[in-house]
Amino acid sequence: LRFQRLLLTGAAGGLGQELRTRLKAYCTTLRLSDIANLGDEGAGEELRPARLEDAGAVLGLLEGVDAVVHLGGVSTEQAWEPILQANIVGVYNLYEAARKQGVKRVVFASSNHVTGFYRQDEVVGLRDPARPDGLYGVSKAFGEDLSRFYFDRYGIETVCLRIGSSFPEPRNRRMLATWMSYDDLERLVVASLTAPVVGHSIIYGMGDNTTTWWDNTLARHIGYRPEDSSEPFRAKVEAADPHPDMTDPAVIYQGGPFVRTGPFE
Ligand code: 15L
Repeated sequence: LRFQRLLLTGAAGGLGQELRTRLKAYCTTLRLSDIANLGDEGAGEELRPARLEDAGAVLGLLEGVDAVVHLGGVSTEQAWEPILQANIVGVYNLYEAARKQGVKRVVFASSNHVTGFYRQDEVVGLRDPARPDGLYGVSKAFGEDLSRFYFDRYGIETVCLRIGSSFPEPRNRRMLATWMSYDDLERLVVASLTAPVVGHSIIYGMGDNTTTWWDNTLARHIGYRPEDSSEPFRAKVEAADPHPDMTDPAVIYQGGPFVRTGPFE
């Protein structure tokens, strides 16, 4: 066991449920938070429902915590107001709470949608400018910048995971490039929590895929080595969509359908 107490926000979400079972091996106590139902409290768990926009609640959430895995917030393109509350106000509340409670490391679930308006014929590196593909992507870019400020000013370390598509299997052609297995997700999160020095780092969360749009060379210090590839699923995925529309923005840009979602008013 490397940690006394880890906090996992967004623990009721798709990746939160996966990490809930997997992170128990790395800590004595796993504190779990979400606004959605977290079910029953298991051995070694502490259930703490909280709204990220509630600064007081978030301050309490980070009390006595060694490190945070922050998956909480809106995870798709939506209207501005929920994004503002959960992803902008919420991530500010999280870092203020980390500062006040003396928490020294955060693993922040950013997203590939921070760079979703790069084209699928470009390979993006970790120092290339952000090109968010929607308000959701903009909110994740804000989280990346905010966490960089909290490192420069207060020494709170963060690894920003620009997660691609983490599902049991790649579901479409786009995910042949963006897919990351749950085992690789666990490897990535654990490496981000345990690498001795991370400062402020950004890394794409992708598998050992043959087709790639992202270059993680500048994040080698994190020690993440993916083991699972989308390639065994290629034939099945391509057969299900034999003639993609090359003029569709969702086919042209890395963000896929996110680039043409909304506006909502
Ligand atoms: C995301 O940021 C979403 O949270 C997730 O649901 C997927 O859609 C993923 O991106 C993706 O790009 O596939």
